[in-house]
Amino acid sequence: MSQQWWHSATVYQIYPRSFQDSNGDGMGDIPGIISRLDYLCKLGISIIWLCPVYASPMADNGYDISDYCAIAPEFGSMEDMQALIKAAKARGIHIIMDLVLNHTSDQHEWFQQSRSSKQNPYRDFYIWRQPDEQGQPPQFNPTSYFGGSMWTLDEQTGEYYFHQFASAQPDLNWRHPDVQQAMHKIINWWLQQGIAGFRLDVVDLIGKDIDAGILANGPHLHKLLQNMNQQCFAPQQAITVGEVWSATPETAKLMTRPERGELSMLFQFEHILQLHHPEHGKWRARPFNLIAFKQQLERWQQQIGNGWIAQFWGNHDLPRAVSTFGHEGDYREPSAKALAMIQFALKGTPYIYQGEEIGMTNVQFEHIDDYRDIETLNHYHEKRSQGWAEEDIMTGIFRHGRDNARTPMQWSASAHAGFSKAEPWIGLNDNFQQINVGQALVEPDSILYCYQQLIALRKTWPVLVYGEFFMLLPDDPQLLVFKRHLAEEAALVVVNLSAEPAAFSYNGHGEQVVGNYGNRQQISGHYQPYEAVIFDLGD
Ligand code: TEU
Ligand code: CA
Repeated sequence: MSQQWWHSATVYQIYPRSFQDSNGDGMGDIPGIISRLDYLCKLGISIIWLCPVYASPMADNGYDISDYCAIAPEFGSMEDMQALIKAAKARGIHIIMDLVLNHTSDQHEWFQQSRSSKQNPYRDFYIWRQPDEQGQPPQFNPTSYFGGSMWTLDEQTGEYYFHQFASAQPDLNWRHPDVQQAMHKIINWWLQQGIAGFRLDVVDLIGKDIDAGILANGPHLHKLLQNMNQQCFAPQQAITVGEVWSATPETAKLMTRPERGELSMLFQFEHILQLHHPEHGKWRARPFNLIAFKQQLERWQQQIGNGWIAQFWGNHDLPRAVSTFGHEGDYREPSAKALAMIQFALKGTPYIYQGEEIGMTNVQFEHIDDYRDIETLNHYHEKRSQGWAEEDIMTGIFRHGRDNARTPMQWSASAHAGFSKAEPWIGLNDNFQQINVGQALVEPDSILYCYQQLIALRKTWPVLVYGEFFMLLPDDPQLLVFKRHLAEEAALVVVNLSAEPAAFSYNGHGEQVVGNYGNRQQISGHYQPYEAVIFDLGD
């Protein structure tokens, strides 16, 4: 397999609204990110994935873009953005921007034009349909990701427009060549600003064929991605990572095998979807099941071939990793390290979501009014109107609401956790006095330094990057054990992902390279709760 520098690199995801405020308005911003670049440099990451900072009415915190080539004033100016790109580059850090291709804001000039009249040249930039005799939307009428219908009637022209997310996020019509061209121009403009590439939001939705009732992984997807790659990404060696909720090892190979000329890598969500209830999705989530997790892991690791995927536990849409897959209580630290060791010992580029490197946890705000996320608030009001009990709804929000990931970054035990001099836009997690970067930096054995060690190890030990994957003990309910082989090199990863001791016997010797319970002499023996070790089995 042809080797790429970003195969052994680590990406750090920043949610700008919650990372670092620099001007005391309680909201994170770009100068705040610049002020924390030395910290990220010390951690050792090579790429920053920056969630949207474009001009936006912020109906969905920036995933509703009203101008792709302007920066939202609350995050700063274009000069600030160019300063960030320059300051990061000076520290060997590349920036990838978050690009929302599937939809724009309804405040975007294109949509304002499009909704103004049926004859407007931008009309077909979006997807319009006439009401039927009863004034209803088309037959094909799925529920939006944020609740309600995917069709909204627009009084101005008396037609319905399509939106898979909020009505403030109308879907673009990617069948229209002018839409493709306009987006290619925007992509190339940003690449000329010196960024290294893009995270592509819900990219598997742009190839849809609504009249055939196909949304994800639609008939036009691959052609659109190949075109975009030829026109934009390939000529400038841009890195691209697609958010692909519909991905399977088969479709992932089609989108990421180098010879396909589509994407560099993608996020697949099978380990997240395993937690979702068949009918109620994440709002009545199922407990983490290690055996099911191992089954999907083995399949992806063995079937991705020369395709490439991202390795992640969390992001700005998902609950905190240690709360979902680890242990929030007595074993928060060892479990956070165990999750990191698994992530960094797998085939795929690791993505750290801000705060994971200090083991930040989920939050439980007292009242629904303390929540800010459009998906969460829509869900709450929809279920209340359907008679769900308050407690039942809040339990779902506590476990899988997106605001769990969006509480301010916990830099110190001082006021507002060092995030801002003012009251933050969303509440802090009360545990910031115990869990913060300042604390982690003074503790030689902290989760932070474990991440630092793993980031460096992946750059120097190719078996973790390119080694063949072998699962051991697939049916063990406590232990996750796998091997990586590359030429003469071999690594063994042993993790007890339970709160009870577990016994493991192995016929062979190995040197501990990374561990979270002190230095183990023997591979065989008892593993403490959430104990994890990466062994070098030598040649
Ligand atoms: O997310 C896509 C998406 O499907 C998730 O929002 C999903 O519905 C859910 O929240 C996960 O449990 C992307 C962005 O990451 C998200 O922040 C945006 O809200 C969404 O697209 C629309 O742009
Ligand atoms: Ca600010």
